[in-house]
Amino acid sequence: MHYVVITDSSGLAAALAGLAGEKDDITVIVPGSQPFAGFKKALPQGRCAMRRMQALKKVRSAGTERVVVCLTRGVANMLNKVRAVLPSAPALVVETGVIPKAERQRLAAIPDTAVIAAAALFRPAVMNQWKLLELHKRIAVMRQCVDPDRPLWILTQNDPDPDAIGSALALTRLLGRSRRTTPVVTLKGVSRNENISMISLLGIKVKTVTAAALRRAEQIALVDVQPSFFRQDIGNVRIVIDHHPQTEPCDAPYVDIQAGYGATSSMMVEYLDAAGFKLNTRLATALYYAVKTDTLLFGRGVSAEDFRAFSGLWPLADHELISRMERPRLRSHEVNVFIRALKHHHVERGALFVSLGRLHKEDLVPRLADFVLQIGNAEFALVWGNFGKLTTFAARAVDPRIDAGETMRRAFGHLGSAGGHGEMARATMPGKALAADLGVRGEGRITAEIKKRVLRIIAAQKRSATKK
Ligand SMILES: [Mn+2]
Repeated sequence: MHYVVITDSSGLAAALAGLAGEKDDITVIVPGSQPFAGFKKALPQGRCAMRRMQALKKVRSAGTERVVVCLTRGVANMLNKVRAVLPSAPALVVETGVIPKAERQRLAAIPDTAVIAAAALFRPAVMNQWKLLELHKRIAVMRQCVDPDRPLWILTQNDPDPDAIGSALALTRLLGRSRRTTPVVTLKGVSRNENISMISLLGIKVKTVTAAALRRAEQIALVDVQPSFFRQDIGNVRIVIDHHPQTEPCDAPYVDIQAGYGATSSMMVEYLDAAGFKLNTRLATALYYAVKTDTLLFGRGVSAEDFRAFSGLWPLADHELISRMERPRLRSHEVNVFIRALKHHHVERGALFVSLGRLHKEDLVPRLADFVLQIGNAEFALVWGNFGKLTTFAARAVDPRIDAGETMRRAFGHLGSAGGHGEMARATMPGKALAADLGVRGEGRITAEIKKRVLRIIAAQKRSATKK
């Protein structure tokens, strides 16, 4: 490619020449009689020729030219001169000041020409640098919040998902810690089949600990969850990194909550990148799987940052391993729960309700919630089941007027932990407390009361969304 750069700005000459590739030839044409000296210093030696205006007439089109024009005045006139020798070469006008309206109209009439503001050329790179500088500062603060010589427990939500697990691995790396002094812990084990297969395929240890042990832990970091989720004292929390909407203040020394992100792992990828870490296959695979599953392959709650993290991880991840993680198996008693849900769901005003009764595994509740949303035209699904003494709800919403997280908080927030995103949310509470709160006994009547309460909240959300 041959770049013809016409500019009267020695300050911008280097930036404009930088629009050419490393193997391209560049001819810089300086109108008027400005000395070349100021230009020469800034431009790449060897493949860059300096010329006066007369040279433009001698340019012979080889069909590989691109023209860049950056002038303080007379841009349209210049382009007309360019068109006389290079009738169809694509031309880019880099605007530094304000081009008068009349001149803009003349430019619009010249074919194969685009106008771009100089600021727009620099903006992406500059924004990236601002962000890196900010992240460097944050990482320094984060590192000061933990004692490197004492154990640090990384606590995830109950039944951690790939995002929690990926984020925990990333934090261990970011803090330069070993697996031995930085165990990943949970209060309630890992039960979903996909998560179990992720952990075993990547050789990750997630340790189940008691609440009492947690309170005695020297230092704790929370990833993909906030202290308010636990509804109990969880001891010395030093770091909180999460992407769930913040519902209660959080007073840990280091808090980074970005509700705009589709996954905490996307935040962790930015941290690792800013800290200059190269990701190994294991960590990249964990983070890739995390971003993919937490955003349901970008079907919900996804930001430009998630896309950037995802595309950066894609070439590094082990895709064969991921397809093995993605094929969870159903055991026969689990198949029966699916059949039960298909047989016994109720639909009312576009909302689908399924009570699963007693369960061997709590993870079936969210899986069924994803599954039943495929039935009919449901815009909202609420699935619940009893596991031990607890009742767990999973809500899914496809109607943008319905906020599943808000619905769970309003319906059950006073009974236990409840919350989540607009599209997906959960709530867990003692079964006894739920029955007492609803004021009825027996599965049928409890179901009826739950439906009534949730439908009332959804109806109010739809009304206020329609008003807006
Ligand atoms: Mn997450």
